[in-house]
Amino acid sequence: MTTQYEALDVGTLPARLGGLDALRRRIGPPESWQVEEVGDGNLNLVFILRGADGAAVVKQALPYVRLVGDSWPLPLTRAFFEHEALTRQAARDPGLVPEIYHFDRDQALIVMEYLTPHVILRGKLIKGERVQDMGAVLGRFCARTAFHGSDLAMDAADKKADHALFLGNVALCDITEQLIFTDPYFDAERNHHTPELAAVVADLRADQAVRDAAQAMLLRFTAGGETLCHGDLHTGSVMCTETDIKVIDPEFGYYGPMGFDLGMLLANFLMAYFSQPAHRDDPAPMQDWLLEEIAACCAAFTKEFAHLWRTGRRGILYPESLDHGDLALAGLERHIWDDAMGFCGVEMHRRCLSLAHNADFEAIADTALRARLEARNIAMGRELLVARDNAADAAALIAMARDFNGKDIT
Ligand code: SR1
Ligand code: MG
Repeated sequence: MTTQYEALDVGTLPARLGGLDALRRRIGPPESWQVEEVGDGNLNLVFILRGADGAAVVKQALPYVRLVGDSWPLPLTRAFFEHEALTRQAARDPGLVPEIYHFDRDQALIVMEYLTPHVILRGKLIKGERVQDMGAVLGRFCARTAFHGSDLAMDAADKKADHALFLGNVALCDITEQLIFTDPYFDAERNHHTPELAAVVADLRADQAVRDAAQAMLLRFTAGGETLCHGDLHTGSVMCTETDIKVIDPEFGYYGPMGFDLGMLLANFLMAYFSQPAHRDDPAPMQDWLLEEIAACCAAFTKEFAHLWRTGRRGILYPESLDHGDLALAGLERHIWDDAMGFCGVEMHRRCLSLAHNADFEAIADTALRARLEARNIAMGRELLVARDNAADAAALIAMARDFNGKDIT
């Protein structure tokens, strides 16, 4: 039986969810619950429930984009896709995503583990706090989810059915298609940028090669249904302590290129890197650490992907019967890396030029300084789009970042 969707609020939540066994068992009777709404993302409601025996999180989709308001409707089905993606990720990289306690499709809500004392990774990086094995854990997550969701590992019929299922996540893909690949490259209404960047932005938008390269990446995004991607793997989709890492929020989940999540993640590490000079007097130690973690992330991806290639190929791709060796693996890894670098470039652009910026740069009050740092980031993003061969591997990517970090572009 369906029940009419209704957004939760702090006052109504205990009465509406108090009957759930999954919650009562874990956190105690609803009379004891303290409820707080803590959602600070762009889309959803997020509540923390604290009871006599524990705590839990309730995430509920709103029928519109929270950042913009009800003028931008957004289907509630994204909660369904998030739940589906979370269950697959939990199987593909156990322990890396929050445990799910309950899902209600009609109410578009997921009740899940309260991660504590975890905080959002982006905030930690802005504060200059390090997280043990950040790069390695997240690089491995990208490799495991890329491999296990693909035709390298899945039964072909299962993969096609799953691909078909996730094709329904149209509206969330539409956000990515517009905000990441298209809006940054023209004067779209919902764009904004730091005023002192005007000349840099005009120059970028006038560059036909950049626009063409971004659309070529959009073609990879729309047509490259290789695996189930997280779809929005930035440092705001990671929660951590100093020693524990969890990946959250896969509501943008869809079948796309194996390099998509890796590229988005690397872009966000790079933006943490470029923004450091605004956040501390001596940025060098944190910047060096971020580049080391980028190297660790890429190394972990490559190592884990190679391990899975050697031990876990049960799908239709590169079957054992054709006796594929390391050359074929190297070719596939090159294909993934090339995509990752292109996606990295567009993500670096959209966070400075399109609707949804990131706190790494947005929290810099001195707009002249912000523009100088964003300009380095935009210039490197451009290089990744139009001269991707200059970042042929992780070492070259890191050298490129150091080079752009020393430039004065505005
Ligand atoms: C309108 S949604 C804007 C952004 O927020 C999400 O976290 C995704 O990154 C999306 O692009
Ligand atoms: Mg999110």
